[in-house]
Amino acid sequence: MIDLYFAPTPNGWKISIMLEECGLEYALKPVNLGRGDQFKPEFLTISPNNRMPAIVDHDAPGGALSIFESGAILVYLAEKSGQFLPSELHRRFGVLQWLFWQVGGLGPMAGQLSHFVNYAPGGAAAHDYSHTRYANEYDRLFAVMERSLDRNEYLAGDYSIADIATWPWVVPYKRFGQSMDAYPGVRRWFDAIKVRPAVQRGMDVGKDLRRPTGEMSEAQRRMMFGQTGASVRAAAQQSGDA
Ligand SMILES: N[C@@H](CCC(=O)N[C@@H](CS)C(=O)NCC(=O)O)C(=O)O
Repeated sequence: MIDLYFAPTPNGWKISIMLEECGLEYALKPVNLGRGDQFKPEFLTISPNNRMPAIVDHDAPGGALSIFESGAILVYLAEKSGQFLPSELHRRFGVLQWLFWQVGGLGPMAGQLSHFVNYAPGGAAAHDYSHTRYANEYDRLFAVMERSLDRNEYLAGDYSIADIATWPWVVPYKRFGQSMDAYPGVRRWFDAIKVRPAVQRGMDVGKDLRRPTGEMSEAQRRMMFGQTGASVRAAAQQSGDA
């Protein structure tokens, strides 16, 4: 059995969608980010970056295996299930380069854009330079996706973990003020993935855990956005692993 440490956000959905696509059994372990579950010592032993998603596969060869970082988890689940990551060299690296593009590019840029749209004090209008910077990057990355999707059905040819990683960060495009008008290939790809039954099941996971972004309390805001190196060091000292 696989334990999935999860909150209903784009990074969490990557893994709930993948588990549903692969038909792997899993137990949901909700991580309440506003309450600070990600800083609990027992979670930090699984995910030292104090972020979800993370998994523990109790049936891994050689003993229980814990993995943090969504890209590493997707590669692991693809290898475990033999799906969505080809073994042939050229096709495998075709997928891996788009996966790394997502975890190193689209994910962080969209994450920062989300911060300024959803959480920054005073809203995006109070942070014009930063908001514009990330909105432009998000738009640029749509144009990069279009370069592939105007000739390929999926980012790396066949449906793969690159699409599973990328799609959840395209889901909030309207809220992020992004249009698909100039990107017909991205729109076709987005609509094709949206109707996959496993994607719909993955998106429904932990629906009851969702809360509107406007309802974040000051304490939750501090928990999520007030962390520094000093607070991480203090937490490590408290749990005795410094
Ligand atoms: N690079 C990480 C990013 C994960 C991430 O940023 N998770 C966020 C939620 S979307 C989180 O757990 N945040 C908790 C915090 O910032 O304290 C991955 O791809 O897994």
